[in-house]
Amino acid sequence: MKLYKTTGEIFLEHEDKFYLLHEDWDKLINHSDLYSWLLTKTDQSVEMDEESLLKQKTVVAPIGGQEVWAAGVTYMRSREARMEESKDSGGANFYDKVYEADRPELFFKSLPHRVAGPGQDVYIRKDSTWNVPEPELALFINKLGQIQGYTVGNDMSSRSIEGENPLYLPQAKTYERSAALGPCLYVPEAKIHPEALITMCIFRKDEMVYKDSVSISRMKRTHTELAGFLFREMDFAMGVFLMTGTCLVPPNEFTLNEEDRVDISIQGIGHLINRVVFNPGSRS
Ligand code: DO4
Ligand code: MG
Repeated sequence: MKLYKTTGEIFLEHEDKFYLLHEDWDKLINHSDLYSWLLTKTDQSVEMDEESLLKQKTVVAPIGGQEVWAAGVTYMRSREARMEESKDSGGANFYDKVYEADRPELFFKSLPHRVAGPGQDVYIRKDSTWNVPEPELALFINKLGQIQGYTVGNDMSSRSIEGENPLYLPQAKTYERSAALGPCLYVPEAKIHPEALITMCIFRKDEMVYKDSVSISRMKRTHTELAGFLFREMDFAMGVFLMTGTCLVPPNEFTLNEEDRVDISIQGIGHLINRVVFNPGSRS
């Protein structure tokens, strides 16, 4: 099942039918068995045709009051790329160590108001010379610490700032519109397919300048392990989104330009497409 948050009501998609839900987003997604709860809604709700629904409303990021957190260096590709970008700073060793350690890297990524939804702009920093999108499976974990859904995430990153000194990580990772989520909250009956593919395409004008895919099965850690560490000493009254780390990093000579278009898709969930621009309000 898929839940779409819009500028109006919530839409539920199930078996090619759409239903309109008049619910509070944060309350709805925190039901302890969300799939079964949503199934009851398909009996009670008005069935609508997709075209008239999507014409009336704009789909926004599937987030309400939740914080967004992220895991790092969970795939070999991320470890390699980060060791490379930080070799001159002497920080490369930290990435190697965290890849092997029991404790994962977890960092705060964003408050909800900084998150871009499908079709919205993501920003690159004016004080950064090397910028990339990071395509990531994002978990929705409810207030009880249970993984209830999934969405597509983009953990926009400055490689020049992080590469200069790992202590600059919060500036490399957290700024206006550095996170994107969407297009929906995917709520499967069981877990997401373990071999689901993540694909990222980057378009410059009409040309595709990057494309690659990797299966989520290549991740070194499990989803429950990441969620467990996040909930060790923190409560999330409205649940939380947790990006699970990037599995795709464009070659070192690549940096994003203004007006690039990033299309990230995950099998079973859908496409998250965003245009890249500088923040019009930047003071850099
Ligand atoms: O270690 C820094 C961040 C790592 C990250 O964002 C990732 O691996 O996706
Ligand atoms: Mg990342």
